[in-house]
Amino acid sequence: MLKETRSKLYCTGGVVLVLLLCVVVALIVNFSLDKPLTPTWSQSSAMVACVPRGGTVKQCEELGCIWRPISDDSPNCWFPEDSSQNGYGYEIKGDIQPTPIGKTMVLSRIPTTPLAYPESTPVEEVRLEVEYHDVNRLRLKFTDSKQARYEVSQHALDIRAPSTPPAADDMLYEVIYITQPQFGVKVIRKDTNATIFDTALPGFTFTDQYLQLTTRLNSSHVYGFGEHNHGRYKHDMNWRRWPIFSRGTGPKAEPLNLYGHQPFYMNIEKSGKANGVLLKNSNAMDIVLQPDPYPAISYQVIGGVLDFYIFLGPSPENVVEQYNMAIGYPVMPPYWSLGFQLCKWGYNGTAHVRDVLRRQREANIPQDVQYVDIDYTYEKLTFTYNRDGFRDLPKLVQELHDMGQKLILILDPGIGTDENVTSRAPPNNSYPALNDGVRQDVFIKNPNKTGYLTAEVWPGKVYFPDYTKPETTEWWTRCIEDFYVNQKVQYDALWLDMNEPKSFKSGSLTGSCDKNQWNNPPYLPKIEDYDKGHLYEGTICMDAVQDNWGQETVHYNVHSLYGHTMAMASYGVLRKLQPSKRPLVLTRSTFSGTGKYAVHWLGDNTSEWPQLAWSIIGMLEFNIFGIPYVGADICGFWGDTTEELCTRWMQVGAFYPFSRNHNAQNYPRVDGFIEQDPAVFGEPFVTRARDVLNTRYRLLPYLYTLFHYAHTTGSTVVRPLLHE
Ligand code: MIG
Repeated sequence: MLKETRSKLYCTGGVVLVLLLCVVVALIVNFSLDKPLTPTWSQSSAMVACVPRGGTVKQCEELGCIWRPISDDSPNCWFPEDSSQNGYGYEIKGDIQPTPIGKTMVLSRIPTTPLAYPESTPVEEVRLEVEYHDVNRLRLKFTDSKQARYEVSQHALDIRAPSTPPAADDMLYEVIYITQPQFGVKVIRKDTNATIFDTALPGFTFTDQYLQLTTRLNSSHVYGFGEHNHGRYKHDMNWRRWPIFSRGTGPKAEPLNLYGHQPFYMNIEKSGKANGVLLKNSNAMDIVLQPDPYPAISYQVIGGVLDFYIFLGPSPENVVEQYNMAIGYPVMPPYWSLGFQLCKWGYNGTAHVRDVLRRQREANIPQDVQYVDIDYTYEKLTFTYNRDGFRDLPKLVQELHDMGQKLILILDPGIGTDENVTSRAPPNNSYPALNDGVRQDVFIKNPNKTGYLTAEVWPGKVYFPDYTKPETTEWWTRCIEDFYVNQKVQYDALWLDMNEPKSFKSGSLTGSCDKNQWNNPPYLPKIEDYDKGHLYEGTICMDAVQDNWGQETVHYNVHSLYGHTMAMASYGVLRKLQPSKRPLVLTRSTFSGTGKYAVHWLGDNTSEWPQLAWSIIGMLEFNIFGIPYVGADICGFWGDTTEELCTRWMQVGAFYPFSRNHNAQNYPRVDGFIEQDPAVFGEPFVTRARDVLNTRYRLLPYLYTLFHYAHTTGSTVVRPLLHE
């Protein structure tokens, strides 16, 4: 009886918590309305780019297309809308063939279709495979019918197809094929007769390094795509362009690509039913949104295959559940990790950390977790700790454990190679992480495969481990075990940073990246610094070589999988190291499916008011990306916070699934930004922070229950009102 009452209470509490979060969201998110841009020509359907972005009038006319600039983000050159004679794109060749779980067909390119990038070889025959995975899930996969192309490895993301299809009568959808004036495929929701995915438009393009597909939507209510700072939750469809490609950069007002690669959106149809679509693809891309009356999404992708998974809900929660079931349910976080957490970059030693801990305790601020940032390392070398301020790090961990608290440790992937430093590394004046790594051949290779690519991060020159290689996981396991067991730093969880991967010097330190198809692709999505004309800004050369689980490939293809593969490897090590405990891995860079292995924070924000509002949107989005354990750095990372901002941020952040106050040092200023742990401000801040954290702690059982549901059914932990 008692048990039953309690579980009922938990449920009610869960709803209360959800509603509470909804209120916060409703208060802060500004739901402005879409104002459609008036089309400038007699447009009777969605418009499709003939040149993805930019271009000139002359080029456009030579292609036989129409020049109509609309906005800064929109394409300027369009396929003519009346393509009744020949069509633009592909036509179906031969019959549609049945397969055990769907249909397959060959599409051949209509040779008169203009190509914006003739240097990118067109794929003359594309195969479309349609797979019915479940009553509410199907897959549309466009590939080269003649030869294998790069595609996301099953090792990185394994979405299993069933061996038999669902019963046709039970399927929520039907798929129809349009043959004139060019090929198109439509997915229709049977009960409302709504078309939810519709490529029956001119301009489907499939070339070696430029792929384009436009799909008309049932409505302009679009959510998701990441990782970006979106500024509002429901997308502004007025020709906004969102680049996707992992980049080590924090949220700003500009439409930039951030840390993760999340090509997933949700659309709320006119009937109120919801559908979600994943494009399983790890290459750089632009997403272009177009407004009513013909809402549509254009994918402009520079590699891989066009592999769509469509989820039919019908409720928004169902969509997220079905998406999570496909990519893997989110990890179940340990209970302690729902407590309040404290971090700062710039603690100058364990004494400093002890001071901070002591003052929270004296102020009665509940705190479950303490972090140490890169300050603890010896000269920034991963898997070392310095014998100056941090000489008794193992003892600090012990003290934390004695007080029932936990320690989370930062790990950067870049392995330092500067001999002057590595030859003095404690404890043995050597650096096994590097030496063993070289012996095991685990690092990303130079373009010509002679030697390893040298990048620059905190330790100076570094090599980046190639986590797409099985040997690398073995080596990584030994490094992590050594630090835990032999060096006795018995941390409770790992925090993975700089794993986009981020390099301070773009390209390579031992020479520039060659000018070639990988570093300078024919089409460069509008990523941060695209005006530099290359793809490797802030990271390594795109023609560096990775193992890709035995199917060797260029970094160009697997770049956005770096954080994901590092998280997979790290999750595996923790499971092995502490088999009776739930691993917690906090990662900056993510991909579709990372939530099965790791959790996420929203990166390097700034102590400014708009950032507080933006964090709520980011949090909601990661809940639909399958990473519900998410939060932003409370009180802001860069800059000096203010007491007022920090108070309000503590009050919002107390309801983040991941509640951590974290703050940057002002590198290279050694004194850093002002401290912003709750106790440091004194009264009345302390009382306010304590009160709201106590509210969080009172609600923890409900929060924990919501995570249980997320982990077992794929539901969200924080959700907007529209899900309710
Ligand atoms: O170049 O480790 O996002 O949380 O404090 C900055 C230092 C490197 C970025 C992380 C941030 C962390 C910081 N890191």
